Amino acid sequence: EHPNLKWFKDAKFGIFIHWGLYSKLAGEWQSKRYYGSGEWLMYQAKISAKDYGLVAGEFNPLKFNATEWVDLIKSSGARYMVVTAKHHEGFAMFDSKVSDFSITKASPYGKDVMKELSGAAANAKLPFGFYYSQFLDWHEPNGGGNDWDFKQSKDYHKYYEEKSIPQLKELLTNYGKLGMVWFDMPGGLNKQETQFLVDDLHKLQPQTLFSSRVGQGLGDYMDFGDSEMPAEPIAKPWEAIYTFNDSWGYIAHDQNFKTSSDIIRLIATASSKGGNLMLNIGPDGDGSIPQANIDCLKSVGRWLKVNGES
Ligand code: FUL
Repeated sequence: EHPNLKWFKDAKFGIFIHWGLYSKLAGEWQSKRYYGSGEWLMYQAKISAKDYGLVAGEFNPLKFNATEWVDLIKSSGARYMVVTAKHHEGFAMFDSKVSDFSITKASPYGKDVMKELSGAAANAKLPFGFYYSQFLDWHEPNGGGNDWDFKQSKDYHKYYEEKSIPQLKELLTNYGKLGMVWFDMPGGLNKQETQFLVDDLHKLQPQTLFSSRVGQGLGDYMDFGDSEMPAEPIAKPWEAIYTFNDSWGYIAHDQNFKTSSDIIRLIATASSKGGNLMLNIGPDGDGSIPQANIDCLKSVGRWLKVNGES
């Protein structure tokens, strides 16, 4: 077991944030509304990498305020946060030397929002992690998943070598101490190659935990399926992930938000079985967190303060 798992096991409650170009699209493409996971819109609507790339030119989240987000998370009683540095769409929400498809190079906003968030979390002493889609990348000819633009056979190793691994190294080097890297959807690597990746990256920050979705059974802690709670208590460190509504990324027409008592019950259920709940919020393309989520998180925090152990 990883020596740094104690803080994770004690945490009980964390906040997940899905934020990217899909947040700006908000579940709609060419006047058609899509349902399900907003961050999968590019895939659902089979948007070409070229057209999707143009969305970056309109991404200007002027309402984003890292300190406000971190303050809200603190006030909810959560004890760690994980934010999408790059989702399957391939857009880096950070300053990357490896790719021009990034918030600093391709958007009018131009600022490294991951830098601001990691800094604000460090100031608040809140363990901080990055979600990184290490295999699926619909923007890249050799990334996993996009077979509507890129029909030729793919060289996944080339993708790992040229984008995924270098970007993971940037994230593990330029953003201070990371609590975890939340890998997602493994592919293209065998067990030995995955082990090599894990060892190579752990060298940069040995204390950083890697989620089980790094693949091949090599994570430091266990994640289940999306919105899945294990039936029985589990002794090994684990986390259940749930969304506020029915999507991870912001969808304007999905207002099916959980209530504070739903969330408190989920925290209690996870905790009674020995695990954490990581609850997701999807800020919009302006950088605002839906007001209903803000109110709800504050009320969860008040309840935990009175009745929880924090
Ligand atoms: C899944 C992803 O495909 C979803 O978009 C989301 O990020 C969820 C947490 O994990 O596997």
